[in-house]
Amino acid sequence: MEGKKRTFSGIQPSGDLHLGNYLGAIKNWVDFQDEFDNIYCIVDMHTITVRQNPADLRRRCLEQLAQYLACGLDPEKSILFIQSHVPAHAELGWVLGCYTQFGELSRMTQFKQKAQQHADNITGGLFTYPVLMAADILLYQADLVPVGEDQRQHVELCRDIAVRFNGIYGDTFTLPEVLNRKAGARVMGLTTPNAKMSKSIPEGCVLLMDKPEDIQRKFKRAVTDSDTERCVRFDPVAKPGVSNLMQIYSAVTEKSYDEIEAEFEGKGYGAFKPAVGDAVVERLRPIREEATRLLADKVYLESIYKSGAERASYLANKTLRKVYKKVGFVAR
Ligand code: AQP
Repeated sequence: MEGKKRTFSGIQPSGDLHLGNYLGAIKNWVDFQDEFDNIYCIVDMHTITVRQNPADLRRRCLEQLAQYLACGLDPEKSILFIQSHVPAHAELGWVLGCYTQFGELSRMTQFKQKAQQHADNITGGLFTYPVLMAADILLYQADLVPVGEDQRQHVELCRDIAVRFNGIYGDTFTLPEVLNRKAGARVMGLTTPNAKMSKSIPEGCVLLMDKPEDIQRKFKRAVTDSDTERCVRFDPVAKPGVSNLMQIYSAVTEKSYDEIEAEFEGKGYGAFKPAVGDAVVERLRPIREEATRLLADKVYLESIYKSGAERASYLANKTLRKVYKKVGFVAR
């Protein structure tokens, strides 16, 4: 893997994986797998920034690993592990928190949104979430962070923290950049074309493990636009609903927007919505079947996350030792 750029990314096991996670993140991880040296994580420590049921959290970690593998992540090409199995994440997170300003964290859009959603439980963890995310990325000296657009602000803060630390102590961290593709970078909810697809709005959220009939039902009920034109044309401002469906269709079929417009010329929304549903069903079917098969093999899943944590720890501890030395801690 020498000489390749390194990627790092993760998803919270805070609910079932959805089409936004797949198209905005995991699909790119899989597509770029041969090109880069990859590290992909199940970020369980981020998940407890809002209250979780412990048994559900444990179950979802294993389900998520099975789904990562079913989507095509290959443990020979990508290190796959659970964040809490590598204590260096929490340790570097503490250090970086001491190089992050209160004002910077106060400006984070995700914090503002989540603080509204969980107004009765706005914890310090929710506020410092981006610092832990910066530690996740910087520990591995990642060059590229394949995430959806909603995470760009956090990656930019991570760069700012790294620049600040490097400025004080000399070159310590690689400066990471966001890596994503246009189609899938911001999948909107099927019932809320102006808000991102998210598990908090279940009606408009397609889960990777949804049954075909449920996927079809969600697409048939997708909100389209009330324009008089009624034709399939990409225009996110005038036609956010249809443009979102086109984005999804393009991402799962690899067809361009021009090709899609030509395919549905004169057909209207009534034909388009179920066609997108069909394409998504076919794309997700093998993933759902393989994830179900893998989930029954707990011994295999354990072997993957254990060896992943060992390999990740080796890399993470190298960076952590360097940081501890630079800030003036006595070597252990
Ligand atoms: N709608 C989306 N479009 C494109 N990419 C998305 N991602 C998430 N939603 C979309 C990408 O998925 C990765 C994991 O994100 P996360 O761990 O922050 O969790 P989440 O799935 O983003 O959380 P939700 O669904 O939004 O849940 P709630 O409702 O709890 O806030 C990231 O790469 C993200 O960009």
